[in-house]
Amino acid sequence: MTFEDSLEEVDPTVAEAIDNERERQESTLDMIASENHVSKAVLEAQGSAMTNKYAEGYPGERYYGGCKYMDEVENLAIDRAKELFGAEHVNVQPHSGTQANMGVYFSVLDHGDKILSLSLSHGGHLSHGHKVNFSGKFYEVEQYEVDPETGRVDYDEIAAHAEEFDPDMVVSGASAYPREFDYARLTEIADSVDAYHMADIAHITGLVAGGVHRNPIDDGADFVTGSTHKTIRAGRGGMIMCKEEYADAVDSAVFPGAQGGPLMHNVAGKAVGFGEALTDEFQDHAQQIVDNAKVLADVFSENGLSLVSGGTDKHLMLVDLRESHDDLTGLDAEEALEDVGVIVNKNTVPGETRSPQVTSGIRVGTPGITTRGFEEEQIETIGQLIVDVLNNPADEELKSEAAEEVQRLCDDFPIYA
Ligand code: DSN
Repeated sequence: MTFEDSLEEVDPTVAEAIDNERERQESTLDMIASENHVSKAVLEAQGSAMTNKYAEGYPGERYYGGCKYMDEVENLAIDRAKELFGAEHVNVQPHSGTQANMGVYFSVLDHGDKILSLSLSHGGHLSHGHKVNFSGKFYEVEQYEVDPETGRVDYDEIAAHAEEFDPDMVVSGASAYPREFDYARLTEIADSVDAYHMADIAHITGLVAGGVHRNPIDDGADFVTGSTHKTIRAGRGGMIMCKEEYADAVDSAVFPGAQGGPLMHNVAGKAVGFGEALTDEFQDHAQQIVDNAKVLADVFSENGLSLVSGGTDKHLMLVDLRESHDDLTGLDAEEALEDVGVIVNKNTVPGETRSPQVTSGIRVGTPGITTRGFEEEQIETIGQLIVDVLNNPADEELKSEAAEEVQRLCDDFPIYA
């Protein structure tokens, strides 16, 4: 075995697992709202020699020699992100969305400071202050919830909560909330109690970049964080955008505060993905993600499925199975759909009584299938197929026909042709 041998020669077990995963992705429909498929160009950048290099510090101010091309790529990622989002300052080094949130908290909050955010079981995120996460251990956290009747956040209630709790930071953003946030109102609420407003757009980075979702930067958020692999296809990672006045605090909170060397192969992927997102084609794609989600939500609603908040404004919807399928848990639904090649995730719903490992809902998203090229016609087909499987999870004949239909769709719409 030599240093130049291929992966297959050096480690056939890992090579086979990677091939199997590639084949699994090709032969199933990824409808997990937080997943997507990156272009070959992004894959190439992420699997490149950039992985070998330490580049602690920032462009022009590194702690290592040999960083000429690191600077070039990181500056490209930063400049493209600034152009995409209209941000004053961008940090592309966070390894993930959670690391991005950590960077913001560390930049302006002290241990014990107060955060007001959306509860995880109502669509929020672990890193918004859940007690099992660092954010819930380091800070004093109170959370808002969605209105049980409307399934939407109630801004008057958040304003009253902020008045009473007096937070240092108000967090907007979610991982399972199907509606657009009113960022301007949340900035106003944060300002009214002299708090920062951090908008976590991890799920909708691509929708904001594509101009089909409001940009919290335009609505006054002090900090905007995101991941780079969901609706934007820039490979796995995180990013922070902020007003110039917080630039130094954010940069030093990320490095050396929370991280060591940036993952420069991922930064290269971000540069490529942001470049792709600057094209007209991506703007159309972002619109198609939302159009597809609306069609899917309509198919579900017309067939008696209950959706939290009654529908969606973006790339995902949350099916609450309790009304239509009382005996079918989220886990049952996830497994029945996986049997036919449709991959979703079980998800808690507001007012959940089952455990997070079982749940009463599923979260369904359109980014991955939109990348494959699905439009309204295919969405109608897949929507009806999902309804049929949920209505007949034990009908093996129906599921076998559904699996064949999924295969046909996968063959007709390959990820990598
Ligand atoms: N785990 C991601 C999601 O699925 O929404 C959020 O980090």
